[in-house]
Amino acid sequence: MKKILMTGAAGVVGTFLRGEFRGRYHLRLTDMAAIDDCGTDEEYVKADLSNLEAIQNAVAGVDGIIHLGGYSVEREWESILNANIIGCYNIYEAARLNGVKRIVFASSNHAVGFYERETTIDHTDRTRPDTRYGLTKVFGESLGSLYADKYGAEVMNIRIGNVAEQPIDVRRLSIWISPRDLAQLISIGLEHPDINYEIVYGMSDNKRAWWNNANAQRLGYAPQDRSEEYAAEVLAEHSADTGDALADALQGGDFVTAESIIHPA
Ligand code: 15L
Repeated sequence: MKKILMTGAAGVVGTFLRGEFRGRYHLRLTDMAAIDDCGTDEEYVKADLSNLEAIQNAVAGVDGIIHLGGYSVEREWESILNANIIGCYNIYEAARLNGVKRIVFASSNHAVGFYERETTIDHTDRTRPDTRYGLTKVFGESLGSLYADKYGAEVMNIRIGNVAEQPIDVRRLSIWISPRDLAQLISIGLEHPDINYEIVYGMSDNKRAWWNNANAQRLGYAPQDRSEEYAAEVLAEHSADTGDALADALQGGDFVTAESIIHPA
């Protein structure tokens, strides 16, 4: 069984993935928050992403890394600089120093959130971050490019939409990804024999998608879940008009108009 480091493992996405990967990978879980329910194939290491020495210890001896860590929503600069920018650099640097090549980076749809919903984009379109948070994801993607070209890292960047059991509102009908589809995409990133540097979109088989995910399909991604199955339910409960016209016109939703902290922890 491959030994995989998962950062940010105590978060919502990490918790879903732990369930999906049970029996498939031996997981070394890191987070600032304690994880006290480790299963047989799991171990927990407390590690602050901004501390390179701690991250080097966490990376030692693994076959690959799933980097989910850092803030997952908009924050003030100071926090996001330490966790998302310095933290991401430390992951890549620790991987290089330890000879770990495979890295799956949890990028975000907020790296391209300023595109209009009417525009279909793919992995080749320019980035258009909608927040400081989205900007850190663009940084992480470019960092992966540098380490792939210069040091031979093998990188998959997944611009994740919204991970949940089911789509939670109208916007998420376009960007939703089920935990099992995300697990499939991450496994491709960890195991596909021919990964140099890839950008893919983390969404299920969504009829209302704004993204052309041909690059993920090329790598063998075959999503099993479809947001349309929940569309009637979602549309009965939620309006497409949230009262914020700009947010409703652009892919990033309310991240686009957020100036400071939204969704505080
Ligand atoms: C993200 O990047 C966030 O991590 C997540 O919390 C969701 O808000 C998601 O985007 C989204 O756009 O719905």
